[in-house]
Amino acid sequence: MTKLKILEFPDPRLRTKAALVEEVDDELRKFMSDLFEIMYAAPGIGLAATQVDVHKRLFVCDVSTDKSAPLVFINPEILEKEGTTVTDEGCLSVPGYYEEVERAEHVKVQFLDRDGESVEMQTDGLLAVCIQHEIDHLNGKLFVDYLSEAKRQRIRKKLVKERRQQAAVVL
Ligand code: GNR
Ligand code: NI
Repeated sequence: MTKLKILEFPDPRLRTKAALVEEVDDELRKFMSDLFEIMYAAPGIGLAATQVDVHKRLFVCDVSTDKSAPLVFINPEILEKEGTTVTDEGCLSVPGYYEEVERAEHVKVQFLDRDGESVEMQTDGLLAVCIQHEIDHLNGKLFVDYLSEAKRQRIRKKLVKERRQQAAVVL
């Protein structure tokens, strides 16, 4: 079991720009398995290190419905984007809110895999959307940043209020 917790908007730590991973070692692989554990338990289709307050450029994802397609992306970089697609997005760091976001439909991405090998991958569909959402996290960006200021403030106020009420229950 991991004791890592998911940070929630508007926590300023979610705005940190993550640093490049220098070495893919056993400690990092242990951290990746913690990320999978948290992501599957949530449940979610992706989780960036930034969301658990670890500011390294890596994320995990699995867009299958039966945990059959786990992928890790270390030092990911988008090489090419094509087309546009609109998806109803959610985020484990913005619990309970779903809004339409426009992103590239096809994405060519380069990254290191769990063995530190460089990989290039052509993606589309939900995986391409998820990759763009997670790379945004590594740059301190959230899907609510694509919404209007008014919508973002409304979500922020509701989340802050909810958290205050939760804190009151614990006391
Ligand atoms: O679980 C998640 N679902 C999702 C749906 C549409 C677009 C992006 C996502 S990612 C999200 C998990 C998460 O917050 N990853 O950072
Ligand atoms: Ni997210």
